[in-house]
Formats: sequence, C-alpha cells, structure tokens
Amino acid sequence: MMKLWGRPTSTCTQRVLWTLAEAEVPYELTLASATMGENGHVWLGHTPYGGVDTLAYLAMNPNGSIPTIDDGGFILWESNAIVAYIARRYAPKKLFGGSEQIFAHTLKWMMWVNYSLEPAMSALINHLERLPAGKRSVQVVEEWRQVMVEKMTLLEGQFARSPYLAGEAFSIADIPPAIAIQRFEHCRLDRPRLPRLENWLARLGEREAFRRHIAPRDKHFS
Ligand SMILES: N[C@@H](CCC(=O)N[C@@H](CS)C(=O)NCC(=O)O)C(=O)O
Repeated sequence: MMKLWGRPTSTCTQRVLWTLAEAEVPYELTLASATMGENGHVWLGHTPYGGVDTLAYLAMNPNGSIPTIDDGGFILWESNAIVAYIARRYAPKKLFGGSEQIFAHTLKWMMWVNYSLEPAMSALINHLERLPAGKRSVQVVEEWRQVMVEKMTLLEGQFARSPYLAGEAFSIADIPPAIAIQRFEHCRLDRPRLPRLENWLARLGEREAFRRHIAPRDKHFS
C-alpha cells in the first residue's frame, strides 16, 4: 500500500490527500511534522508529531519536510511532483484528461501556486494563527491580503476563459490553488466579490475529496 508521511493541516500534504482520494488509491498516513502536532504549532508551545528528523526519514527526504511518499519502494518528495506522479500513474483520464497538453497546463498552474499564493498564505496563517500573539503583525497581514486579492483577481480573469484552470474539466491544476484559496476564505479577510472564482470553488466543494480533506476549518487552523 502507498505510504504517505505528512499532516492533514499542511497544504502540501492536502494536495496529496485530495489527489489520492480522486485517484481512489489506498494509502497509509503517518503523521509527521517538525512544527505542528495534535494541538497546534510549536511556536505556541505544542508538541510536534515529529518523525522528520530521523536518519530513516532524512534518507527518503533530505529536507526533513513533508509530504513524502513511498509507493512500493518508489520514494518521492515535493508535493506537486507527487500529485503529478499519482495522476499519471493511477488516473490520467480523470485527473488531466489523458492529454499531454492539459498535463502541461496543470504543471504550469501547480508551479504558479508555489510562487504566487503560497508565500502569501504562509505569512497569513503565521500572523493570524500560529505565531504567539505578541509576534503577530496587522501590517504583514494587510500586505499579504492585498497580494492574495491581486492573485485571485488574476484567477477571476482566467475563469472567464474556462470553467476549470486547465480547461473544460476538473484536473490536478485546480487542486493546489483551491487549497490555498479555501484557506484564505477561512481567514475571513476582506476581498472583492469574485463571482467566477466563487462559482469554481463551490463546484469543487461538491467533490467528496474536497469536503473531506480541504473544506473543514480545523484542517487549516488546528
Ligand atoms: N515545496 C515543498 C514544500 C515542503 C514544505 O515546506 N512542507 C511544509 C508543510 S506545507 C513543512 O514541511 N512544514 C514543516 C513541518 O510541518 O514539519 C512541497 O511542496 O512539498
């Protein structure tokens, strides 16, 4: 069975959990993290799940980060690479229409998320939730909120061209952006109305995998 190391509150792990659910691949999750545990962040005095600083783990993933998978001895880290691997190996038709061109578009959006949405969401979650109260900055929150609004407005424009990010159908291109944006929605920060983006998120919200791994607030804030 596929083995996955990570934590359900990490956006990178959520990408893999959502993809595994869509591809209907059974897996065994080992909770692992240097920074987060059952009750929250080490910055707030909580105990992390651990498991990422052992020699065995570092031999699989020298970064000591999550997620990592072991699929019958094939070991891989870097969440978007894992998502692409699972899609290609287990559900190419469902997850990118079995088309090399659509697959290339999915890579484009998955890479875009890492430099467009992730830095913003990382700063927001830290300054709203994970840092001790005295270290949180309202100004930092406002700066990154504006970045999120700018990037979500870019997506609003994309949805005028196609109902999903890589075209007419759901694909792995939608997974990393939707996770970041769902997290932003849970932050309850101001943003303009973005009707097409809201409609896209509502359509994704009908998917069982999204309901289970991404929608609940405690998947982002515990
Ligand atoms: N680009 C990497 C980032 C890996 C990464 O930084 N993962 C975060 C969680 S999203 C992590 O390991 N955080 C520290 C921890 O929980 O130990 C990926 O997408 O896999």
